[in-house]
Amino acid sequence: MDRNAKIFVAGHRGLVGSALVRKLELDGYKNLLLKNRAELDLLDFHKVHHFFEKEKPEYVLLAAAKVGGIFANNTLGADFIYENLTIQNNVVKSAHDTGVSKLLFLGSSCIYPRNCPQPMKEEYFLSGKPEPTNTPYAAAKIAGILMCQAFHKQYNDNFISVMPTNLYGPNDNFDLKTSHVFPALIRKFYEAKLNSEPTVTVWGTGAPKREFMHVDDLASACVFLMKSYDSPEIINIGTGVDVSIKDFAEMVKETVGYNGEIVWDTSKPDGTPQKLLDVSKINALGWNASIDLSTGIKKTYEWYTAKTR
Ligand code: GFB
Repeated sequence: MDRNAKIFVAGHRGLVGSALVRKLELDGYKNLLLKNRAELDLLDFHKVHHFFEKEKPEYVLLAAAKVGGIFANNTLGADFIYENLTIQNNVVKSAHDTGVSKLLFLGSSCIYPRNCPQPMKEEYFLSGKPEPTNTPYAAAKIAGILMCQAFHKQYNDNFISVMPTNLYGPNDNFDLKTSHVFPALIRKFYEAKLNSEPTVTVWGTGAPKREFMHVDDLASACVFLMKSYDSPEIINIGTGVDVSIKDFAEMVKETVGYNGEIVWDTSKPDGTPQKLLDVSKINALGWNASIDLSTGIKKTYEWYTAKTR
């Protein structure tokens, strides 16, 4: 990618999009196209198409999506499938119609079957049913991948799809109802410490395992793949290391310096028992994650407390 190339980062205010902008700016990319929701409604095909026709971006990073944790996914399935299908349909079709050189579509590790062998290799895609708590979201992401592959096959469009693991970092959603577990626990332990609460409630049994990756690692992988990967086959992006929710909760508790007890609310769903990506494909291309979990927890805790102070 030429440093002066026009790059549209869709969803630049979110966790992923803002990390992509930080990384691209750090690497000297000067011509970024950024539109907030008021300036460009990605749910409106005519507006999106007109924007592409007028601006003619050369590269597109499609990070705009409706995302959320297990509770949001389990209760707002209609919004998750409708908004994600619509945004990706609008952006991918407009990118095709206006001759975008390369597009990167952000998928998710939840596209893999609930009972997938671990670690999950790219070849296990479409080998079984996804986890019920997030099937509508997974279905939209699966459709996005298939759409990029179909445009590649029929029109030779260079549309690639990457599958990140569970992400965290600056600009995450810290709302306790709709967030993922990472920001939720940072906030819960921090507020419990401030208010000297005797207990913190954590959802589920603590047994599920998750692979957490700092979003700055994801951004570095995406820019790396924009320069070096031109295949329609999906590619995983992760750390290759997972942790149980129980051990993760203990790590956050220790980082925050909270002295009370953890209470497990087993009325809440556990979701997928394990979600660990096989990252040998991207590692073999020469990219590895660099931020370990304890460093990432510290960094995110510092970011959150600075923001809320
Ligand atoms: O991060 P999370 O919401 O999503 O939950 P998933 C991960 C695990 O943490 C589950 C437990 O077993 C939760 O029950 N957990 C414990 C909590 N305490 C909490 C809490 O306070 N808040 C939350 N949110 N969880 C999502 C999918 O699944 O992962 C999406 O729904 C997407 O589609 C995303 O794929 C990456 O990892 O279970």
